[in-house]
Amino acid sequence: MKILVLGGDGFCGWPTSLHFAANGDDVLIVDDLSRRLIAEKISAPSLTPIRSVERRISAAQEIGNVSFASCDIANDSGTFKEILTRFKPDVVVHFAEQRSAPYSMLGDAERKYTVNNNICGTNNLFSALVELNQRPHIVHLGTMGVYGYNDDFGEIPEGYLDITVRQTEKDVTIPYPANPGSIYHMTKCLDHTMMQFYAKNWGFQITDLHQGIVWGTDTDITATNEDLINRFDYDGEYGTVLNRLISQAQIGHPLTVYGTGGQARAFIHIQDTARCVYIAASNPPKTGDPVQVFNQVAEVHTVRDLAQMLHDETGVKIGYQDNPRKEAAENNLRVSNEGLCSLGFEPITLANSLTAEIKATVGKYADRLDRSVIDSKARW
Ligand code: USQ
Repeated sequence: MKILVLGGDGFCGWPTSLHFAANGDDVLIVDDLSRRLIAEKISAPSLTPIRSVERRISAAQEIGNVSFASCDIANDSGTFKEILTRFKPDVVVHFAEQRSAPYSMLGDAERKYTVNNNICGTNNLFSALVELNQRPHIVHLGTMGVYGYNDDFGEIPEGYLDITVRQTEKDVTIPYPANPGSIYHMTKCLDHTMMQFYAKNWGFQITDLHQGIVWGTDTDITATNEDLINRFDYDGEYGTVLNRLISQAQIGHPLTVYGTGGQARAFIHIQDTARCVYIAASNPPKTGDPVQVFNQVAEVHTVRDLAQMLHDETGVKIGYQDNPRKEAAENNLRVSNEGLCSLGFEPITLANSLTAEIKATVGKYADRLDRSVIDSKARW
């Protein structure tokens, strides 16, 4: 199949692109390299020395058929339409969004950038496909954060809730109520609404993957060649919690637990991100169906439990901090991941040995780690 990966140079996009290529698909990565530029702007480069996109692509060509086109899909519809016309994808995997909640809450410029980039990018994708009369299967990277993180409605189902309307006593299925906790998460809720409309009006086949917090660095493919190495973020804006805590434990930095650490969240390993996107791409909904939603998660933990586990293993103390975010101090979370599991997903869980990969990465590049970017600057 011909797979267009929007945002294929990023933390999730890069290993996913390689996974498709290794399985024999033709992969075209489209990226504006904005993640690299933001890293420069906030002086928080990847801990791992990721290679230039040119060097990455030339190494990737030893794995399979991978090429690259530079394009900002949110602002350059002309170039993007030319790419679509030339490539005619069977599947578009859409990662091309600003993905940090704290970054999206830094200030006016970051709020506007996140909304403009994410919402216009998604709309431009669909609008261009309508104009060109192309109907590839769209696989969009959403987030668990669209649901909020609570068990008010029981176990979180995959996108839709079966309810009885009190006024009419009718049983209906409704999209799960959106409950974002940041501007970034809000854009994913808006994307979902947009996609429901494009599916209903123009018959697009769309899968929205509500992914949990990704941890890990490498996949079986990125680990084979230093030129394929994946990025690793540990800074206060782009580092995700488990990667941050593991890297902090490695260098003896007090573990930055916000508030009580009672926040329960869903987690997934980066290797599973690539595998799940591949499974989703191979299993489109039927034309005319509403957006298909899969919860792309492996397991649920509280931040406190993760920190305690690392403290027990390394002796590094837990440094509780006032929570810079507006979120529930403690929450219960139960999540269904039935859809992907029924299609063959066998989740990697956080067995102790699996954190070894991150420890090795941090150990190897510890001299590149800048302690001054560990604390988050965003407050909300
Ligand atoms: N947290 C800490 N200490 C830290 C960093 C975070 O206690 O040093 C806490 C946060 O307060 C939060 C939880 O850990 O309660 C998760 O924070 P995070 O930064 O790992 O995750 P989040 O901001 O929610 O965003 C990340 C990705 C985003 C993705 C989302 C999935 O950046 O792209 O959509 O995880 S989810 O969280 O399931 O919505």
